[in-house]
Amino acid sequence: MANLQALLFDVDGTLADTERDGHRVAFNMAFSEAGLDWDWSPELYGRLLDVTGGKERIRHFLATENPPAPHPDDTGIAELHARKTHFYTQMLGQGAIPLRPGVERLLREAKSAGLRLAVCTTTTPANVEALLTNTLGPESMGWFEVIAAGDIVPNKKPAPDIYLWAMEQMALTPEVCLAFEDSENGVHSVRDAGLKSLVITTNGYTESHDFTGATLVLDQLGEPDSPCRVLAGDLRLDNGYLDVTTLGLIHDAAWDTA
Ligand code: XBP
Ligand code: MG
Repeated sequence: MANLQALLFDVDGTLADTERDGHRVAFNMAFSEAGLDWDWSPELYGRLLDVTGGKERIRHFLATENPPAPHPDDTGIAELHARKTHFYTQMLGQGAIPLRPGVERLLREAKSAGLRLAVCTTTTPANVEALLTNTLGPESMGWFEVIAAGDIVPNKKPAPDIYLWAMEQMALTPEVCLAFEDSENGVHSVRDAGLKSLVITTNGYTESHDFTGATLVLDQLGEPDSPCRVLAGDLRLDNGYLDVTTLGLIHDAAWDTA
């Protein structure tokens, strides 16, 4: 068994609760600006989240929900999506979406402990930059050795491609990596990339997902004054939050037993 060397982070739903009050709202702003009579309610958006990637999600909407015409072609979808990215990054610039509890604490601890960090996400690179710089400051982009995002790989999650790409860039094997995700698509992506240590933090859209294959499922990473709940996994967190020491134990256990 190899020691833990790197933490790989999903973004949407994991670093921050971005979907309902961020991405969804930005999609609707782009639809409205384009004169489309489409409105993605929180409930409809929950269904559409089955498909990762914004352009892919619009295509899935057209194929399954039969919305009012006109129906844009791929070029039109790309243009709509570019405007959605504009509105979304603008919202982040206004501080609309904070990081989830425990995220900043754990990132700083991990950096101090010499763990290598990467982002592995389906979202557009500009969205990652906007989230990190507006919550942790511009220098935080440099905390991550690799930011693997968006169309950099042809197949988005649940495909393993984004994790495989990041590990290749960092010359790492799955045995030394631990991933953080929030969704069932994320579990498939991580496990099919060969990783065995995986921490899930659930959110409103994903709490009923099947997280079989995850090492630990929490409601959040926790803070000293805001303890997390262990939803699945063989672990007691006496201090109420996940720290780097515990990550090492989780990692060892995952590779011992899996
Ligand atoms: C995230 C996504 C993304 C965002 C939108 O999935 O599915 O599509 O909803 O991003 P994951 P873009 O957290 O599993 O990576 O619109 O920029 O594609
Ligand atoms: Mg996610």
